Amino acid sequence: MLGFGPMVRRALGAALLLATTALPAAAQQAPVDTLAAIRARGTLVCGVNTGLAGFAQPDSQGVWRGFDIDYCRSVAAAIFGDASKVRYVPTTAQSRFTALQSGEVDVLFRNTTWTLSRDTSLGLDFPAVNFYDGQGFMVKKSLGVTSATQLNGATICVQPGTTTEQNLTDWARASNIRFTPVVIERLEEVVAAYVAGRCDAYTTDASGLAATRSAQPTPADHVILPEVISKEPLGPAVRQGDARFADIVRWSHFALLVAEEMGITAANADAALASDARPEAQRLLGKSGDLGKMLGLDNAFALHIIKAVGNYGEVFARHLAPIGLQRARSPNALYLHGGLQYAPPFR
Ligand SMILES: N[C@@H](CCC(=O)N[C@@H](CS)C(=O)NCC(=O)O)C(=O)O
Repeated sequence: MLGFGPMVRRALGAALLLATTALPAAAQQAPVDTLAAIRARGTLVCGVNTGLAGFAQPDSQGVWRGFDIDYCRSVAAAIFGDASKVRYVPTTAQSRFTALQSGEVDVLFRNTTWTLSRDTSLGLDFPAVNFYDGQGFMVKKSLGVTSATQLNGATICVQPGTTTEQNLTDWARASNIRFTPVVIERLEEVVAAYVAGRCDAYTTDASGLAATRSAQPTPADHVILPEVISKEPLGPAVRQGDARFADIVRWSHFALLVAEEMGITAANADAALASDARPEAQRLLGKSGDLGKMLGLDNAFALHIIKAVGNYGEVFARHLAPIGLQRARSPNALYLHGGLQYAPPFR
């Protein structure tokens, strides 16, 4: 472990323990038919982060808003025809998987990276990738650092229970960089530590860096370094073994993508239902075919989603453009524009 401090060793040990022990006990309590449990309860319970600008954060009225929140609302719209039937449960990086395994939440929409070990040994499934990301570093501009290669000897703030922590180790080893980790679980505390100068750099997903930077009193005082050291395909997670619910989450995401592909928006969805003669638009909006029923839902499930939150492009523009995330020429562009966001056919 390359001379890592006891804090990092403890955190890595705890993550391993979680991975190997949490599943059996938790699996006993979790509902097997998630859709039936959600319907009986009358609300979707969505695991989100503790408050990250653009992704999931309560506004001044206490109303949760953000990209992840609109995904929770989409699934509620698909199930109930009512996007407001959601209860949000904030989770830390450390607590999120236990919350899902135990049945405390139905689904996680919380910048979670799809990895092989999470997909298998944690008893989870990853229905989709709704945001392609990668890990980066942020430093104060006053430090004068312009590249991650200059971080040798630096103190670096990182959250435990994350891929971030593991990638940092791999990257440092491969790049011959020695650093001192400062490992802090809660987001506001790790950010406060970085702002207070307890570490020279803060590392997390680039989207998280953009969110944190945008929330600072003077964002221009902070620089996101150009290096991206990992792949972080972020997306929803559900419990393994409930294929129908995983399908609902997956096809709710695809509905957002196909709506964008077809130019169907929150504002024109009703008009499209009445007038759009394209066969796939008719199937998407539930005017023809039985695609919703095949998922155990109403045939108008995608119409409900689009009317509530718009299409993928609208959701991205509403929440992520304001925190400075570029979509054009990024992997999150539609495949039509050279990106990776691609949905299978609605047929
Ligand atoms: N994508 C990584 C990192 C996820 C993560 O938890 N990132 C932090 C920094 S952006 C976060 O979301 N914090 C929000 C919180 O703890 O509420 C993973 O899945 O392990």
